[in-house]
Amino acid sequence: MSNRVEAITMDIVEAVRDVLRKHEVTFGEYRAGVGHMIKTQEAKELPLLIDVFLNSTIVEIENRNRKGSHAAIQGPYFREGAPHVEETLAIRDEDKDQPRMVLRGSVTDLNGRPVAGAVIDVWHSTPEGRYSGVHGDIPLEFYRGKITTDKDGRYEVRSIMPVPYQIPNQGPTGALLETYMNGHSWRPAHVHYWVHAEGYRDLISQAYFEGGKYIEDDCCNGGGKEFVVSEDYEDDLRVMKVDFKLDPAVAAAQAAE
Ligand code: MBD
Ligand code: FE
Repeated sequence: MSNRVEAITMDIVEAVRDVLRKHEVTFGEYRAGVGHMIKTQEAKELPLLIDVFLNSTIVEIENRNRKGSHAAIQGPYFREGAPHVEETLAIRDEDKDQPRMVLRGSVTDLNGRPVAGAVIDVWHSTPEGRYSGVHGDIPLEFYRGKITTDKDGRYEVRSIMPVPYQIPNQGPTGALLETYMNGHSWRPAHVHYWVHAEGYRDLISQAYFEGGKYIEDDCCNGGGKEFVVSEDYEDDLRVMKVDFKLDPAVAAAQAAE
């Protein structure tokens, strides 16, 4: 393991050195770059900065040898310890009039057989594009929860709909994207999922709302978007139907050989 850390670290350093040489980076530019990293750290945005640029590459690698549903970027705002929920995620009083959605679907194995008792962590932003337990002092229980599949591998939970999310553009990561790189700092409205089931590989994914802004132009380079869910309503509930197919865990696959 330590050889792997050494090999990867040395290769990263060599790759960065090549870039510095290619652009003949000056001492002043180098100091400015270090200063920006310090600002990023002080704003507690290091996880955000790194995920914006690199999480999608890790996902690409993961998906090369993964069967069933593909993984998507996790992003920096997953938090441990969300409550188990049944019918609905906790909704803040001030958001009671927001448009509602229901997340529902199934978890199956590669052959379509139901996986009962799978636990799915779901999380999404507030209508202002903030995450509980991260931004401001929104308590962790809002817009996060663990739901469990029933004996038929089905899950269902309600919440309000998230909106397109802008990386705080007063912060160093937003400034890097918008001011210095001439880009934008928006992600499409999305819901995060982390599916855990015994005997299967964890699956971290996201779902998007068909017709939503920034799906094709995601600042996080979200890559393949497997779950862009068509616009479908049940009364005034937007139905987000997402079916996950799980890849067997490596140990389980070996035992079956
Ligand atoms: C998010 O909400 C997110 O999901 C990612 C990947 C990056 C920044 C904010
Ligand atoms: Fe997110």
